[in-house]
Amino acid sequence: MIKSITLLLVFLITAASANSQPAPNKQKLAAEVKAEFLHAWNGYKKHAWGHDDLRPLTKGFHDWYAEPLLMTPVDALDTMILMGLKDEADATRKYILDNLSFDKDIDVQNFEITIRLLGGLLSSYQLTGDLRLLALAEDLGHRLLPVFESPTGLPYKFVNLKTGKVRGAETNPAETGTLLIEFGTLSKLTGKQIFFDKAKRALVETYNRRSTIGLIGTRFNVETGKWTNTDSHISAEIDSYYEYLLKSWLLFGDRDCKRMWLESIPAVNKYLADEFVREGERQSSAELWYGHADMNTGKRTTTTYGALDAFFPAVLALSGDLNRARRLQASSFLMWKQHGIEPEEFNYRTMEVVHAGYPLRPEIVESTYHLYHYTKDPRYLRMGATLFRDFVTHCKTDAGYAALKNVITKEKSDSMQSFLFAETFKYFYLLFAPPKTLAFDKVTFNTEAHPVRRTWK
Ligand code: DMJ
Repeated sequence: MIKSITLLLVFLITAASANSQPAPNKQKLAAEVKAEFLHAWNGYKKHAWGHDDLRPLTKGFHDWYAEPLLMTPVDALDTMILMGLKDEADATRKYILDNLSFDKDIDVQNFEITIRLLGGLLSSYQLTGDLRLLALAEDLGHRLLPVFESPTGLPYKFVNLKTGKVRGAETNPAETGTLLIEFGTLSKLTGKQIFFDKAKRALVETYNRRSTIGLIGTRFNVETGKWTNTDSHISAEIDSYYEYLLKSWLLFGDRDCKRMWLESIPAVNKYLADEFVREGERQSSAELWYGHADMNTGKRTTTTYGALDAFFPAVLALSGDLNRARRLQASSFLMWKQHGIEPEEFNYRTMEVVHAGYPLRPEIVESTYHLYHYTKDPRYLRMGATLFRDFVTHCKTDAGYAALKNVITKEKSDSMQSFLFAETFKYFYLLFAPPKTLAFDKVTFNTEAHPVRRTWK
């Protein structure tokens, strides 16, 4: 009896002191994020200007294809605008308009080009009103359209921007189902319905291939429509398919997307969610994770979760499921704290790292921002401050920011992907900046964190 009263008191005092910790200084943190953004941006400008990405260790550049498509400037532009970096944003916009052309004989990956370039051009157009950005987006949209010409309507993976030749019949739900925010917005802004229809069909065709228990797999073939890998999860190759079911409903008020979301999420919560009490922990502290299961049987395949999966608390929060969102966010943070930065893949049962890389991913920050927006709980500001400090400590280099090869040893790798600017810095900044910086309830973030506003009826 005395022992349990003592334990209860210890618990109450610990909980009270955790809650009474002062909230971090948002203004100071927002200024720090902006300074770090500029540090990375200046590194890109100095060593990689005109190319896709900076190589932050060797101080060179990396282009995705034989010719650059200005991935970093296009991805970074709306973040600069939101940060109030007007001169930088104006110069970058001018550079993009003077130099970016899609008339190139290169095979590009439809999904990556859509979320980074089409999404970036559309949001920057909406933030600036510069019609030339919309014209670039429309030109790109037309060049990408051939991907949808498969027997199933599911898009091929690659398309040649000049010839329209497609290839890559084996693809995945993230690539077939993460197009409607961008193509749909392009339709609404240009009045050309075809973009919306093609991307919506791809989303519906993906959904139509769910199993009898309501799950989808990791890979399928756009010509046969058959699954080639039936592992189901919320991680790489599936993740943003779920995000776009929900967000396409919210952005376009699309009833089919609403139905598909509402019919999909129960299966995810039934078969992929994994709730358990860790040995030695209290019954009341059951953890919530999302692992892998076979799409046909629902049988658990692996108990892994990772940096990409950490987007899901944001989606749960947006859908109104704050309870699961909070609990899953606590799990993501637990994963982060094991090594002071998160791995690409983690076995949440054994707490072991499965894939040790960290390519500067934003998802855990995105979820922290969403949870803070909905709850105003200062714990998410403190969480964000910890994430930011760790991120700077482990990833900053003298030329910018570097991915980690290994989160345990903290060995760096020579890569700085453009989503660092589009997403990681943007979500850090929005978490700490005054809410008026961006009207959260009026925008939908595409999966690359480009905010799109519904300006149509
Ligand atoms: C981004 O390109 C997008 O967020 C995508 O949905 C997943 N991968 C990266 C960031 O981790």
